Amino acid sequence: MAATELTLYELTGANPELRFSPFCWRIRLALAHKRLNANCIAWRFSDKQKIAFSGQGAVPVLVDHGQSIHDSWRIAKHLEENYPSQSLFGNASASLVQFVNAWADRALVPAIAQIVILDVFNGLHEQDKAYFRASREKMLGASLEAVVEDKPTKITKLKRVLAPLRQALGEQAYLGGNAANYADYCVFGMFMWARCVSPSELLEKEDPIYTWRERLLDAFDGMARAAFTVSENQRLKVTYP
Ligand SMILES: N[C@@H](CCC(=O)N[C@@H](CS)C(=O)NCC(=O)O)C(=O)O
Repeated sequence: MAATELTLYELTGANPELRFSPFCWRIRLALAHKRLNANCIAWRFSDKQKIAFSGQGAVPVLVDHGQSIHDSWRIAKHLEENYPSQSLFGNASASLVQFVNAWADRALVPAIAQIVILDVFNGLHEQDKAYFRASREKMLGASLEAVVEDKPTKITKLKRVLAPLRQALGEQAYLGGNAANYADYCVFGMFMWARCVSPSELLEKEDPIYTWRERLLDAFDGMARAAFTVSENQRLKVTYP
């Protein structure tokens, strides 16, 4: 990995090893793709002042030689422009990858939240819990407990939302074709979010998305597979019809 002056602020839970933000995962993978090293700083929802320099209150925030960049899509573009080797977009246009980025945000975040949002809450540090519950319950219009009721039905709904991804991955190894690109990382980040905090298995073994997810778990010397999860043992036991 190249020596760089990069710092990444990443969301963490009660255990500082728990790095579960889907948006931060995209950037972790983008950095690994470009063989860049970053100094990763654990950040909690209640640490707003720690990233106040970025002019907003969400992570990921990347600081590159003193320049701060926030929002995962803007960070990806910054990395692509400033570290052009090992292109993040491969043969795809940036706008097509941006579409996948937006699809993951708009379609997958709500569908997966319906399954894992209470697990996210349970993984948080006590000092973050009241803020998280209040802000997410306002956003979702229901209590976290009510949102995750009837998980098997929610998993079936997610399966339907994933249909276009399943079709694409039924025909090629990655959204990027023969090799992963940032479109893959945008979507895979969502599965890392669930994997890190939740015992719920979102995919069936026969699903081409499962096989794709396995490949990405193994990428970069198994970086994602080695990530800390709160419920490794539980996850293996929980299955849904
Ligand atoms: N569109 C942003 C979303 C970033 C985002 O929502 N990050 C969450 C963590 S997963 C956050 O920091 N939220 C702050 C809050 O809710 O106060 C991106 O792609 O980076």
